[in-house]
Amino acid sequence: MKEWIVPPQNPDLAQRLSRALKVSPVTSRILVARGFDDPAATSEFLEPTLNQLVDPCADPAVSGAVDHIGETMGAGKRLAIFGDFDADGICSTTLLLKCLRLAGGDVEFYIPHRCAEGYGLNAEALRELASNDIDTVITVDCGVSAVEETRLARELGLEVIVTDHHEPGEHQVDVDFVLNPKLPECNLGSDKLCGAGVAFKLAWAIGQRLSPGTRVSDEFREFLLEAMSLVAIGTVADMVPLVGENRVLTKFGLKALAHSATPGLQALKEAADVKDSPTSFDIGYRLAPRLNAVGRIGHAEVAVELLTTDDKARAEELADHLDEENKRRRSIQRAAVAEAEERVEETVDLEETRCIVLSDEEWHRGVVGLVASRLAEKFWKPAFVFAVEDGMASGSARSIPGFHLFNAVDRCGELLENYGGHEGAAGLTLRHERLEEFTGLINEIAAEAIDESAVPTLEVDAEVELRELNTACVKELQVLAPFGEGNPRPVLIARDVTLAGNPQLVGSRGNHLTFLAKQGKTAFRAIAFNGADWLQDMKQNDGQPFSVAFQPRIDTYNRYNSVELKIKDIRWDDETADERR
Ligand SMILES: [Mn+2]
Repeated sequence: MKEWIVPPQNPDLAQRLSRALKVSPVTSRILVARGFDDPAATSEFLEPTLNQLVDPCADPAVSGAVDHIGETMGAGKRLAIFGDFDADGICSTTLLLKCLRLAGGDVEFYIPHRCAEGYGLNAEALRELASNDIDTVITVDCGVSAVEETRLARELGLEVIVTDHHEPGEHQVDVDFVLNPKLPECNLGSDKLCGAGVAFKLAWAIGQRLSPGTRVSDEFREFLLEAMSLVAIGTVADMVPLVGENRVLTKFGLKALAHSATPGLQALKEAADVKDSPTSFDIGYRLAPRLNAVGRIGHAEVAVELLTTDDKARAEELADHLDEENKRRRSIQRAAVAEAEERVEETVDLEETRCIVLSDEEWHRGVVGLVASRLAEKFWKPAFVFAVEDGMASGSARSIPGFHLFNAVDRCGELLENYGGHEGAAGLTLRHERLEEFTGLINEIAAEAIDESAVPTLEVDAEVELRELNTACVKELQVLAPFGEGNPRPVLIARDVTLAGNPQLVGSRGNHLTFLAKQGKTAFRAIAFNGADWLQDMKQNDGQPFSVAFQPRIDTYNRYNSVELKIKDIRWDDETADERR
């Protein structure tokens, strides 16, 4: 059972917004719950336009970088894009590669191997680029903390332009051009952009500079609109909040993705069974995992080849390869998750332990983050999972709300060889023999921060009466899409609900529960995925009214559109409901 976090309601404001924006009372209550109070700002959110994007060209660092790129290309010198092996890094690399090629540049790309090289710039790669006659290296989705590596690059005679979106470390990189919206002096746009979003801003400025008039040429404009599909993938995959510029880029990017003429995107959609109008869900659960898979257990450069090839047959071949690699990644992950869960249940004292720390020599470094994420969710504790090789433990950690992972890991800095991350996730490397000491220390730190009674929480948007929901109202909620990080699919609650008829177990393993939820004269079919355990509770509570937290959706089964409740949680002890009864 989860603790429901219900925001304070403001009926007057909701009514005003509902009238001003001509949206249903349910939609306006959700908007109010999400902090909207001004009709103009709310309507900007509801109707994203390209005009809402910040023009990057006024930023001196951007124009300086564009000047330098123009001069380098004009002199016939070579450029290299240095990217990252995750979906955002792959899309950033692809975007800038295509942009510079369109602009007539002699450009190649480099993505490090996750297991052999690790994240970000490295000395060996830079030496290779320098010996390959590269003049300028442009980083995407990395580089802002690479103080030593950028110094080496300059010693090697390489010019470096850093484009990144990660938090800058304590020490600044000493290069002429740093494009990172997290830096206070940077004005290229929202500080929540992902790596591909930052690359897009640079591409925009390049397009503007290379176009004859004050406006971007038609050819470049077309390129930029198509490139938004890559930004949408990077934005959703990197889990940056889908608000502000990210919302605009994702919304237009999804449209571009639907009609993309890029052979690689077409083939990838086909392989991932993504239909005509892709959603952020399609990116998060179908496209991005396939791009990520090659970076996890193979080499991400094939994904860039997929997204840049003009050859349809080659694109299909590569998309199939990504699909196969994703299946392989899934089975590696499934085995590691099962083993890790078993080890937690058998060896970890869950009463005493605040942070789960596990390590294994057999686990694949490419999936430890995914395993940590499953453990954190299942046991509701921060989880650290390490793959051990040659005496070094390389790990990934995932947190729960209320525990700032990066700050905690930072306090263990003396024990670590390497670390980085943010509030919810971190990566770290240490000598294997120090793991025990680390486990003790991180648990001490967590004990200060995490209440032992910490329970999973469920963020609710608003309470509704079931009779307020009809197909028109539920369809209207789509104006809030694309959903994802920072803009989740709305969760509503209804109280004093009873069962109409008998609940049933469905699904091939009987692990889902369906029932008819009735409130007053309204009844809707409800489905609780993996909710078989609630059947027991229903029997025990023997007809007592309950409260449900759910996401409303349209069931198109049998061509009859009807409202269906996708159940997130059920409780019989809802205090507010008791008061009202
Ligand atoms: Mn990124």
